[in-house]
Amino acid sequence: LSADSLVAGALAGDRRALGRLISLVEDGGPEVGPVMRALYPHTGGAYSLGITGAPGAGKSTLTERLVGRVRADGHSVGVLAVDPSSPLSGGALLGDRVRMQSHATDPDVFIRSMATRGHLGGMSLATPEAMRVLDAAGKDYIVVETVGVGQAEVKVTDACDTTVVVLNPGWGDAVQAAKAGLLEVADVFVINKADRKGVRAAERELAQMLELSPVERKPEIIPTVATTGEGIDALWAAIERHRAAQSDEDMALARRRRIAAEIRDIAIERYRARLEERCAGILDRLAEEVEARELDPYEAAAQLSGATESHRRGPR
Ligand SMILES: Nc1nc2c(ncn2[C@@H]2O[C@H](COP(=O)(O)OP(=O)(O)OP(=O)(O)O)[C@@H](O)[C@H]2O)c(=O)[nH]1
Ligand SMILES: [Mg+2]
Repeated sequence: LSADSLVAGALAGDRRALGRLISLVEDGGPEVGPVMRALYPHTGGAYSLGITGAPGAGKSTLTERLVGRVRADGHSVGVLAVDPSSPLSGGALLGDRVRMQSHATDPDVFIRSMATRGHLGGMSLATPEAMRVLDAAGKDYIVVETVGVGQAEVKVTDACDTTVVVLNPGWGDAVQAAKAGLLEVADVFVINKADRKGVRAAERELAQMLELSPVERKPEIIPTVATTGEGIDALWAAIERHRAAQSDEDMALARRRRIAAEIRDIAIERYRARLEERCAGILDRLAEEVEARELDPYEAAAQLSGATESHRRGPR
């Protein structure tokens, strides 16, 4: 199937075409550019939610509940379960699929696990591109679940309109979240597994961490029990409040900031690819010269950049 017919299929709501397009984005091949060009005019209608937190915090269970909440309002939803550490989609996140089984037959729910595969830009590029695919296909909401452990993952959820950071009762989670840079991106905090002891301790620790962090806004903290659905309505209300609290200009500004980051990432990846493809031979020679103390690494880097530039200009 050609990229064109996949795009046409996805726009018409064909699930197979949707799945194939997301695979194409994961692979990050040369078709991604033309596909994005075709999809882009159809995007901009979806509201995106990021769900992040430590492994096992209950993100998938919460996501399933939120999907139920969104569906109860009659909206369509796409879910991306992103595993940045896995080179394989599907397998590693099979648990998520099983967990979200209750929506498996709903045509207005599209659930997909994602991994980086070949995409040079990694998850931080592949995820917004997959979100565009779902957006263009007319999904009202897009939920992105990702484990919040490193910079790349944090970047993924920060690319969403509302980011929910999931903690658990007791001490320790908020410190970990702070270390992972999650406090800065949180629009709403959830203390999930609130059927366990230590909700108050978690809240106190979170308040302390927030006081130490440079964050000025004070996100709401919502206790939930994802397994029973307790607190989900309160969480949804908090998400809606966060959405409503942003003016159109705020939202446009935030989206522009993310788009700027994306454009920069694409440009950096292109540059990196060019550097690696075309300058491999030159790099070996430069390394020899630097090792022989004929050049220093900075001069060598300048020559390498120069070579990339002239490669780009010249037809060769
Ligand atoms: N007691 C209790 N258990 C919960 C709750 N929410 C989720 N769990 C359980 O916690 C375990 C992990 O839940 P998941 O939803 O898979 O957590 P996750 O954050 O998606 O996990 P990863 O994607 O592997 O990082 C499962 O056994 C859930 O049934 C809750 O509110 N209370
Ligand atoms: Mg999960």
